[in-house]
Amino acid sequence: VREHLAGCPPWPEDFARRYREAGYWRGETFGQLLRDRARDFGTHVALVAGTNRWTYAELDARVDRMAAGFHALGIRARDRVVVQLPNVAEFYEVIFALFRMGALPVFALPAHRASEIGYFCAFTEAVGYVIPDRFGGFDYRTLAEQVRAATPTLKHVLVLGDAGSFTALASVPCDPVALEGPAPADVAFFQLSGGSTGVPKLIPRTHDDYIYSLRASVDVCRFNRDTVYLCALPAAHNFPLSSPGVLGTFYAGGTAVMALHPSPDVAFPLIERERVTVTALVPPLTMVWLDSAQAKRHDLSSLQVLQVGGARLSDEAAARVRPTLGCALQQVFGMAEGLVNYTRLDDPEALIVTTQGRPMSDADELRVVDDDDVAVAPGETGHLLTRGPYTIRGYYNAETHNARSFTTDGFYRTGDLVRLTPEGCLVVEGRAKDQINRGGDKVAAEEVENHLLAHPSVSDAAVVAIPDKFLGERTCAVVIPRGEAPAASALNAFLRQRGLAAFKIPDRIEFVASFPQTGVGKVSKKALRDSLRQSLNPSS
Ligand code: J2J
Repeated sequence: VREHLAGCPPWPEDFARRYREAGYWRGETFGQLLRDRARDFGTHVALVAGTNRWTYAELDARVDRMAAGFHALGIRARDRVVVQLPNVAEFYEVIFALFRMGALPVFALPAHRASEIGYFCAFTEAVGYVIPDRFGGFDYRTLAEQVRAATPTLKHVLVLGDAGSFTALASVPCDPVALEGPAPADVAFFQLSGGSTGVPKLIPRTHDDYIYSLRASVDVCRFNRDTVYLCALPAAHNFPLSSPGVLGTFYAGGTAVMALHPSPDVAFPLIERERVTVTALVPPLTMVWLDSAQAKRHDLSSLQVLQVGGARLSDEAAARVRPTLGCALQQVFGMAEGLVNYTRLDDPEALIVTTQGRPMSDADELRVVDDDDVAVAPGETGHLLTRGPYTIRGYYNAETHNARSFTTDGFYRTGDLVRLTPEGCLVVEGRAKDQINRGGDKVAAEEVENHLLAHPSVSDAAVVAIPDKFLGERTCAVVIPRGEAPAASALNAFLRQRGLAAFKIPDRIEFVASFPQTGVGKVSKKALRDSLRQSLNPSS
């Protein structure tokens, strides 16, 4: 029996046994999964990205060569490698190579900067960091310089494109060698939590649990060999990775098409050319697509399903999808920690446009409870707790936080406020966690507050959501200045200079003399949000 990876809370043995015996966990690994697909339909195109068109056999062979190259560099099983790539074919070549050798990708987003990347590298003691040379007008090599100087464990910076003083990713692959793969119960990678605390939390997902979530997703979403999935959201995000996403497409033997940018001018020509059948978006992008599709400049007739999730889609926007795009809508309410809910393709339209679906697995356990963890009456709104065969039992190396985020019997506290409809569908009514959901991008209030507090002219700071027509929510930093209030632009420049991802930079900064308090003397964010709503929009 292999030692469990330290710092990753496992499922209790009785649960693990039950999940295996019931056939949820089938003892598969990602490395073997790709091998099996290459054997069964090697000549079928797995991946289309830019000028690359890789068949399953080609992807499999590339992965073997990349894994051998990583091994030759000295990367070993369980070593952590931070992967920060845009929507390119190499993203999958790299992560499957790491999967195959049992090394652990840490999924970063292209938007992350020195503050986040430095933290991921240090916290996971990463030995490798994989980046593009430039993307979206940003030079990732300068970021890598900074991170390498601050992270003693970091031995390899691998660059897609012009490597500068680092190692070119293209120089890594070499002749395949026999590698001992991981066990199905092993952690396969770290996904990122949207988070509500000062530093982002890392989510350990195992081969067993994640592959089960792919199989169940593929089943619910009816992916098969004819599926052509467009990956328009950032590839590393859990939604386009696994719900069913690109990995689900591979599971089903379909074709994944990568869009470097989710805008209609990039995505629509790809849909037309590749005859894309399904894709996934967050609500603000859905609105943009709906508006662009009305111009009918591209043939989108191949599109059968548009999945929307990551943030609450308004019922009004939901109702526009079928008439405007001529395809079905599927709402997806998921989380990188596990639980994913889908509306079903054959659900009545009324359910599809007004609910966020139901769990993908009959083994998902849900509780909707009040502040004291007591079940609310059926149909009432409460906190959503969940447990199941693909929902983690704890974050990586986060004992204190885990005690708060999980019940003693292992339910994850999602921080979401939901109600259950009589049909058993979930409606997301709000959020109890201290997080802003900026159109699907999650901003942990405390993380931004901590950065603001580092400024000499900031005495105290509270970051809250303000309503926004387009994004659903935007961030507002409410600041008590120390002495004279600094310019808002100076504070934002300060945050950028500290290396905070752009989507976490406050959309608005308000200066106040004091914060409203709760009964126990804490800042009342609810009162803050209410008073901001009043002052920003006095008519409401
Ligand atoms: C309201 N809130 C939603 C929805 C997520 C599939 C889809 C999404 C994610 C994801 C994911 C929502 N309506 N339809 O991982 O596999 C909010 C909730 C949730 C949090 C999780 C997937 N869909 N949310 O968004 O880890 O607050 O995952 O707890 O980024 O997003 O965020 P994240």
